Amino acid sequence: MSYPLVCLGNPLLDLQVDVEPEYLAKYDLKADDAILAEEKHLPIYKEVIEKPGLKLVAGGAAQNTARGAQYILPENSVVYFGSVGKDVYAEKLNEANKQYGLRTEYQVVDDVATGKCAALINHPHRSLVTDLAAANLFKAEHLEKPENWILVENAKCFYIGGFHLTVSPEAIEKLGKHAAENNKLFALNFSAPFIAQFFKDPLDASLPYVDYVVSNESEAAAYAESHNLDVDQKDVVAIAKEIAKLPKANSKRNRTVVFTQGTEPTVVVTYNQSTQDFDVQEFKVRELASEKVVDTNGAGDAFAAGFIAGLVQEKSLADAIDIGQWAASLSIQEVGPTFPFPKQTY
Ligand code: 26A
Repeated sequence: MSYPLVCLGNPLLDLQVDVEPEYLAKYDLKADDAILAEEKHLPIYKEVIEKPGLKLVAGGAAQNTARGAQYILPENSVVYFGSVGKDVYAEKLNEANKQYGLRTEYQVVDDVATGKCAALINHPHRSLVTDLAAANLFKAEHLEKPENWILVENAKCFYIGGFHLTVSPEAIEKLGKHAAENNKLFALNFSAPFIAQFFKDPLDASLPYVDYVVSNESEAAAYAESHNLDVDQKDVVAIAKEIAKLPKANSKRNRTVVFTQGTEPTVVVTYNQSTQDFDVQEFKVRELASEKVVDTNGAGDAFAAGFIAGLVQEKSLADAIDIGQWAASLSIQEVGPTFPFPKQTY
């Protein structure tokens, strides 16, 4: 079987619940953020289970994107790699992925729980607190197994959740090298500000392989700050230019940097290696009446899903962005990082 798109990330189950600002304050959490749980955050998981209105939804940023891309693409288009435990949480993830037709090749670990993310919704924001657990144990060797590596060899595009830089930079490098050596498309999401802040070295090591960066304005600012870029942190075009022109392993593809900015226009910058020019474009987002917005958890992943699905289908850059914006607008009308059934078509 050959699947054109291979994704890699941290499979998580989202424990999604509405919270008041006081609850975030109690745990020193920002309204809009994604972090790794520290010791002091662990009581949250027990507390949210008790909260009325709790919803368990399949999450994990790259897994959301993989499901979304499979939602859009023809059957048997997407495979997702990550690591889970042997428990009911993993069963829930399998159920959701099956509904979308997403093939998963999980590394299954004994005696460690499947990872979970407390998705603390405080409209219009969400604060994500993740206990990676089994997701933290993914190893590059899992990809190297012949039955998995054949899926890598048969793929033509790769999408990596930047969150996975905290887990297995080796696996990312392995896929990146393979993509560069075979002139295949390689995309990376910066995922959260803390990746550029605290995982700068593995991020920088992965960037030479990256043809497409998909990210948002707060991650752009965190990148600018951690790399001491001499630009205004709000100037996403200037930041995108800096990233687009970084050295590339595969000189046959130019690098494109896509920064979403919530309801503000999406900025797209491509660096042309032969002319040394930048192509800068902006795309308005789809307007959605505020009463239609259910929650924005997973909006960025849905955008990435539509965008990467467009690239897999070899659409133009502008069309791929538009599919991304369509997918994001569908997902924010649902609870959690999900898409509507029966299926809608673009
Ligand atoms: C390593 N961390 C912190 C994470 C995540 C994560 N996915 C992978 N690794 N923290 C939050 N998420 C996921 O982000 C989605 C929303 O974009 C959540 O599971 C949620 O579904």
